[in-house]
Amino acid sequence: MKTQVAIIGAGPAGLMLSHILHLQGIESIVLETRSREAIEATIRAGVLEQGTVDLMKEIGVGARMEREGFRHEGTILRFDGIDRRIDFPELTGGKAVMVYAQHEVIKDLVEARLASGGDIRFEVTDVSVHDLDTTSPSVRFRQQGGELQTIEADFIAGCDGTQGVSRPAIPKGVLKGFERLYPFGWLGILCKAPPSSDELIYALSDRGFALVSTRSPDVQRLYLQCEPTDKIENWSDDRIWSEFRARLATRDGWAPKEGQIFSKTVVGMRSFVTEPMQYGRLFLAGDAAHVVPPTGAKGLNLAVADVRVLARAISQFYKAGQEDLLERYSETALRRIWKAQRFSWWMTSMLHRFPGADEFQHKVQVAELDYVTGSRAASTALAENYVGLPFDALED
Ligand code: RFL
Ligand code: PHB
Repeated sequence: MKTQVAIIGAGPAGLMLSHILHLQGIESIVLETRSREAIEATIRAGVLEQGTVDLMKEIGVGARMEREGFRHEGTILRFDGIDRRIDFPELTGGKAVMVYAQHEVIKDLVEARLASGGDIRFEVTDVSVHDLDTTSPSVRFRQQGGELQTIEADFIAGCDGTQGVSRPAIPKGVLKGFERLYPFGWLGILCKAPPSSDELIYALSDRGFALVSTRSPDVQRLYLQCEPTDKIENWSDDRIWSEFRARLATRDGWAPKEGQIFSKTVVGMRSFVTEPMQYGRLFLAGDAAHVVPPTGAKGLNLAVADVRVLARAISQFYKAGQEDLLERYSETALRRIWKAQRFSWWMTSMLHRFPGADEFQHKVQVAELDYVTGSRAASTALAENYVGLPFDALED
């Protein structure tokens, strides 16, 4: 079979790319190893930047997000037992973020693609990419264990996340990887309880980091810094709540609203970038090309920003027969990616307890939080990164 763009992976990057291309009159086929039910149920990110929110509305997939998502106009930084608020609209000229779960974004995108006749193949196996350095690359795969099938395309978009096949298919020596591992992870829980706070709380305590987020009026999402390879079995519900109470305590006696915990996961933390994000007619986007620690809430948003740049470049190729935006894709995307890497690394370093850190380091972290929340210039730097940096002329 033939298509214009073969897309590997139905995560936010792959689905969003397929939808934007469709709106430009460009055909694609999306291949996904997991089932529709599985991708629609995987709990991951929760915070959408202003640019992601605007794009979702612009491409017609924002209606449920506008109804069910929560616009957050600020966030709380908690340290030394006190709260300081960063006001996003005030510091960024009216911007904010939306708390709306990634799997809800996925549901909206899958529905939009299928409603307009989009071709998404779920539960495929044996996916491989070929002839990347020619003008007719191809992808092979099996569906329901059947015959090996081939898609011939003009382009392949590798949107298959950290464990995909796209990046490893690029010949050795072409890519350079940049990586930083952090000596801790996050234990994430979902619980049945009302929100403990109207806004997210990022907390530094001498016992480590804690984050209070939300999902709905009766489901809450909270995270605790833990050992990078910690086991869920080490974390009884009692231990989790006692740790949240200790790390989130304020001088005026704040405590989280507790409820039945129905999901616990441990995620490792790393920063990773691969350069360039292209080899021949294969273009990498999203987690297939880069990973950020979750502290800055940037992963999903970067995936969306990549495909926005890529869709524009592919569209220029078909409409004007020009390849300059395609040639600049990697360079253009990487400028935003490195800024998001910097922000995520900075937030992570400022808010976590590092193994072996002494009281001096803790005092310096508290002083940094005091400065960041006390200085308008420094608060603005945090706010404009958190809501998402503006798209520059090349990206827009
Ligand atoms: P995804 O979402 O991993 O999608 C890749 C898809 O490709 C499929 N796949 C294949 N398909 C076909 N053939 C193959 N060989 C394949 N191999 C894999 C996979 O099944 C999958 O469906 O990548 P994408 O689209 O690049 O999106 C990236 C985001 O998912 C990720 O960056 C975020 O979830 C990161 N993240 C956060 N990002 C934010 O912007 N805000 C947040 O608040 C936020 N919080 C988080 C997060 C990630 C977390 N975890 C679990 C890593 C919180 C957590 C806990
Ligand atoms: C989430 O709600 O899952 C979430 C919120 C903020 C982050 C990371 C994750 O920085």
